[in-house]
Amino acid sequence: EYIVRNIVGEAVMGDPTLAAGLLRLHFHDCFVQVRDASVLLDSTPGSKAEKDALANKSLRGFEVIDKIKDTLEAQCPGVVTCADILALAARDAVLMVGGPYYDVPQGRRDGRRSVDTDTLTALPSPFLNASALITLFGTHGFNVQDMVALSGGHTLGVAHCPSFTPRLKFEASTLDAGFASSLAATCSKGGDSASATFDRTSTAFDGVYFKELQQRRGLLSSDQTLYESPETQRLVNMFAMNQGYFFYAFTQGMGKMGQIDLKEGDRGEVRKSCRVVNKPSW
Ligand code: HEM
Ligand SMILES: *[C@@H]1O[C@H](CO)[C@@H](O)[C@H](O)[C@H]1NC(C)=O
Ligand SMILES: CC(=O)N[C@H]1CO[C@H](CO)[C@@H](O)[C@@H]1O
Repeated sequence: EYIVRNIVGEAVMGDPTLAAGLLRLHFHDCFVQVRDASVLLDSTPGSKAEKDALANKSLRGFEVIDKIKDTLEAQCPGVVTCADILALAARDAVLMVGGPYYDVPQGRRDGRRSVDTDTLTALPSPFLNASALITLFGTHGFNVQDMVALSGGHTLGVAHCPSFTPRLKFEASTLDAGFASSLAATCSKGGDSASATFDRTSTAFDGVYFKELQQRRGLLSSDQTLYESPETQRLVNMFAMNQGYFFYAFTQGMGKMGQIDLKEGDRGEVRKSCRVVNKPSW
C-alpha cells in the first residue's frame, strides 16, 4: 500500500487530472465482467480488448498502473494482483485530491478475458434516466443511495462532446441556458475530441457536482436525471447540502464496488504484467 500510495501521489501531483482517470479505471473494471483488471489488457491479434471498445474511449492512467506493477514485482514478485492495484490506486487518488479515505480489502484475482463487446451491455450509457440507472446498479447489488453517491465520482474529470451534445439539443428545459451555450461553443470549435469538465472544480473531490445539478448544470443526461427524478432528487439535495454525508455514502458505495466478486469456479491469477494474461504453465 505504501508503494501504491507513493506512485499515485507522485503522478497526481504532476498531473491532478490523473485522479479522475484512475477512479474511472477502477469503476469500469468493476462493472465490465467483475473487478478482475480485464480493463487493463491490451488487444491481441484476433481479439479486441475492452479498453479499445468505444465506451472506453478516453480511459486514462494505464501508465501509472504499469509503473506500480513494475515496482511491486521488483519488491515482491507474483503477490499483488492488477485488480487490487486498481482498487488501491483509485482510493489513493481520491484521497490525494481531497476526497474521503476508506479501507480496501485485498485478495482480488486477475481475470483472463477482456472482450470489447462486454462493455456495451455492462457499462452505463450517459443517456440513461434515473430509473434505468437504479436498475442497472441494482443488478450489481447497489441501492439507490449508492448509485447517486457513486455518480458523485463525476466531481472529477471531463467528458467529451459526443457524450453530451444530444443533451444540448433535447434537454433545454433541464439545462441552464448560459451553460448550454458555453458547451455548444466548446463543441463547435473543438469537435468530438473537445471536452468539458463535469463541475467547476474538476480536480477537487468535493460536493460541487451535486450543487451544479441543482443549478441544472449537469453535464451528462445521466447526471442531470438524478436531480430531475423524484426517486433521487432528495439524495442530490442532501449531498449538495452536506459534503460529509456525500463522502460517507461514497465510501459505502466504493466498499461495495470492491466486493463485486469473480464468479465462483474462476479463481483467476496474479498477472505478471497488467497488460497481458500469463502464459499457461502446461
Ligand atoms: C452512473 C452511471 C455513469 C455513467 C452513465 C457514466 C458515464 C461517463 C461518461 C460518458 C464519461 C465521459 C467519457 C468521455 O466522454 O470521455 C465519464 C467519465 C468519468 N466517470 Fe463516469 N459514468 C457513470 C458512473 C461513474 C462512477 C460510478 C464513477 C466512479 C465512482 C465514475 C467516474 C468517472 C470519472 C472520474 C470520469 C472522468 C474521467 C476523466 O476525466 O478522465 N463514473 N463517465
Ligand atoms: C426511463 O428509460 C426507460 C428505458 O429507456 C423507459 O422505458 C422509461 O419510460 C424512462 N422513464 C422515464 C421516467 O422517463
Ligand atoms: C476507440 C478508442 O478511442 N479506443 C481507445 C481506448 O483506450 C485505449 C488506451 O488508452 C486507446 O489506445 C484506444 O484508442
